[in-house]
Amino acid sequence: MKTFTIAVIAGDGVGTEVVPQAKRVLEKIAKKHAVTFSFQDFDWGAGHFFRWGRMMPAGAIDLLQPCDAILLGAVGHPDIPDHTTLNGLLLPIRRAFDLYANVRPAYLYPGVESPLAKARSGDIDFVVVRENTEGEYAQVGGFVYHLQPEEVAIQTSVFTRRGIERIVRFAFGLAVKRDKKKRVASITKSNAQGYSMVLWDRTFQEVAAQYPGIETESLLVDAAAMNFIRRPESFDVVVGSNLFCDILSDISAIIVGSMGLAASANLDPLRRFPSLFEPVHGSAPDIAGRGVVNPMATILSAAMMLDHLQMTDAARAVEAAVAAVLAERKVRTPDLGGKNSTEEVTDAVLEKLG
Ligand code: GGG
Repeated sequence: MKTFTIAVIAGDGVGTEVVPQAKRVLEKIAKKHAVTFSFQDFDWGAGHFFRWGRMMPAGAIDLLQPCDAILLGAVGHPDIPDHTTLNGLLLPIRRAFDLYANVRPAYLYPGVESPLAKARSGDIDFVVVRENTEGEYAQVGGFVYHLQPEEVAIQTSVFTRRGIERIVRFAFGLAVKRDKKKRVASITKSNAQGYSMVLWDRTFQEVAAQYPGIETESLLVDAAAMNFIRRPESFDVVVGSNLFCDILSDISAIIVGSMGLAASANLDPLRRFPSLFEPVHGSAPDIAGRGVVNPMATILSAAMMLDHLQMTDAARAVEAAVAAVLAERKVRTPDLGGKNSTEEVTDAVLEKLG
């Protein structure tokens, strides 16, 4: 029997509530699909920071590296600055393992209402592909005259031809694989950012020329934000920089009904390192500890993990179970207008898994 070692970082806030639910689903999958998951739990995050002054230990990357995949809940705590939590845990893992493709599907499930009046189930079905290791999140910069009245902050974006080319190529590969609308939209702001984004546009055109069967469009990020609302059905694969697609994927999550349904994968497409799977939502301190967070984003992220581990049937089974619960409109957490708890929603998914 195949065994996969899964590093589990539940993290902060609702992360500690959703991750155990995804583990329950994976345990059920293990029983049905002749596989074993060996979970290695790491109690990193805000609690670790309060005890040791850092979000994860110095040797964290070495501990994660031998694992087959990483399942993460959320990072962020009201008593720690957000740049400390994010730069202390999630971003260093993405960079250390060169997880350059952040994949965020947006699908309007039957039984879920979009805040867009005209959208019907299935109308919205696209994937945001976010460059995940450089761009605006490269952490290059510093302060001059730190904490003085004349303080200066410099933060430099880093765009490399290699970095752009590989994420754009990944996006085209995904459009071919999805076999849907066969369309890739590239997002920049090259009218205002005349160097980095111009390099992006040029590289996009060069890669696009190698995929004559795929339709393309290039949009400025402001127009893309508008068109996600105005014509979401026209998108198939959307590719853009770290910051732009971080923001756009919150829009894509909310137009398909809830952040509580938004799954994501941080992939090393070359499979040199463990890829990381996490819900798009953060630690949500406003609802943490109440047992009402929607576990589906994390469960669907676990399905993306199964896909990456080449357990395709198991991945499809989890997605179908989630879809069936949503279609019934009976068991749902408050973000979807229901009154059920996190655990009850997972119970319903497990029941559908049979
Ligand atoms: N689910 C992971 C999490 O806590 N995300 C919050 C966040 O701020 N993420 C920023 C990012 O994805 O770059």
